[in-house]
Amino acid sequence: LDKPTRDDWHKAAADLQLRTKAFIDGAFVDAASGKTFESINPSTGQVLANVAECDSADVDKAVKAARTAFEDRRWAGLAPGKRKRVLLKFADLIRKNKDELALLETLDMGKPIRDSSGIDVPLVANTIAYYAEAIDKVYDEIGPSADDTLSMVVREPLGVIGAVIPWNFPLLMASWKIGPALATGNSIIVKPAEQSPLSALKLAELAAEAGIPDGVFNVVPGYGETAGQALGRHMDVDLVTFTGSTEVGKLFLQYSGQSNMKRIALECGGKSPHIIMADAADIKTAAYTAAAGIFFNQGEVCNAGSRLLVDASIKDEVMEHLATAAGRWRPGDPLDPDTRLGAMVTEEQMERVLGYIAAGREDGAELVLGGEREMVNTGGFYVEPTVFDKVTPQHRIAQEEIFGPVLSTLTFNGLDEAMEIANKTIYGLAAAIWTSDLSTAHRASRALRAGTVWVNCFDESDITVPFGGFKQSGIGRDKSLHALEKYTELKSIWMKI
Ligand code: TXE
Repeated sequence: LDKPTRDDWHKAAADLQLRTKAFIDGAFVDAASGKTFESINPSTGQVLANVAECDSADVDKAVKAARTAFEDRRWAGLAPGKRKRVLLKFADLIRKNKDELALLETLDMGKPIRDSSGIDVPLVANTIAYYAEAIDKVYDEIGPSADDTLSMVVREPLGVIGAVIPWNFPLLMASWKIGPALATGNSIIVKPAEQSPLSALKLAELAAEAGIPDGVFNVVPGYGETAGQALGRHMDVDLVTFTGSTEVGKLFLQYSGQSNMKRIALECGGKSPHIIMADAADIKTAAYTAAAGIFFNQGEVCNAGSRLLVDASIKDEVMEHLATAAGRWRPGDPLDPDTRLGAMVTEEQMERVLGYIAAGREDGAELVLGGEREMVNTGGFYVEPTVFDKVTPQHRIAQEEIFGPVLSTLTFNGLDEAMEIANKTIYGLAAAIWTSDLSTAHRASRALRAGTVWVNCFDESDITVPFGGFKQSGIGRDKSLHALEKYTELKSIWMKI
């Protein structure tokens, strides 16, 4: 359908055939234990599916299959042009199955269908295609050595990659790992979040259809403490690439130290400052963008602009625009194409967010908008767009990642104070500043301790540009050609001539 309506999406949802088994060594299989876990639709609270609950036995089986596939070079050994064609076909199949993948994403984690079909799935296809194209365009190096020697600096695949994925962008975060891992010739085992396993299983079906050989691409749904930990502690996994909480990211560093010193790449939490200077050229646009920066994806975004820093002299004007902008983000049925704010991923996450709203009030911040659960009669987990004013840097809602549609507004006087407040958290994922002064823009871009700085915009992104965090927001970068580095080992080969 060209422009599906809410009814069309609901009808398509009722007709969906769900993949619920694990995908190991080219086949859909039950968990070794026979156990399953429930995947819940957060917009209704109803069970969507019972999914294979993998644990260390299944992870072990997947690692063995992945290792065998790596060692016999059924994937890494293919000519680069051939591997490229397979991955381009994979990207094409993702595009062809856009509606189904988008539907799975929305049903499983509650995001609006306009986003899953208009943003997530197209970006996933684009990510896979970008890394496919890189396969036969990236060269190794020859070192500047003397006449009687030849030094070659080559990149080799690491081997077996574990990818542990969060629930906020289940497919997109998976694609940021799958694309570069497969492009460089590795085998991969994807462990989707237990809250949102369905789309990764559909992806496995498409990977096989595209011609990715058995054992090269595996999906093991299950809990973090069992399946996730088993990947982290496995003696034959070469890298775990993770997106999720800072707390669990630190656990992976421990797992590595306690097992085989596997490489760990981390994309963790954030508390991104969104700064509006008094000289911002267009305060209304800045305020509307700040609303989008926190309410998009229900605020379940690692780089969400969750701290709004406003110069005291323009505070009232900003808050007025913000209130109007927030009105465009009313919660609604995620399958309605007009809905911009969907359901929180789980009841637990909703309670966590409501807990932070309570903490904001207790600490003395002023609730100026929202603050309540909504649409209770649907059985779903909805939270109103919420704005706090009079937040201080010490408040919990100014320091901790809420991961919900909750904006904390802080006030400053001048650039120096803005920079000081902006940098005063354990995180450093992203930051934004609105100013019409070129020197202010440059000074702030240098002073902000964050992996991404946006000037007079927010959430600008492209697969060609790296993404990742300073400080406790992570280690390493996803996206761009830089991401290829973490999926490869550098080898120096010397030859005497
Ligand atoms: O994340 P977890 P949760 C933040 C956000 C959110 C909070 C909690 O603040 O409110 O984390 O969310 C796997 N060993 N982010 O609990 O637990 C888990 O199964 C091995 C930010 O859902 O970090 C899932 O696959 N693995 C974030 C993945 O880790 C474990 C995105 C992420 O889950 C494990 C998500 C363990 N002991 C949450 N425990 C971002 N940066 O975008 C869990 N996992």
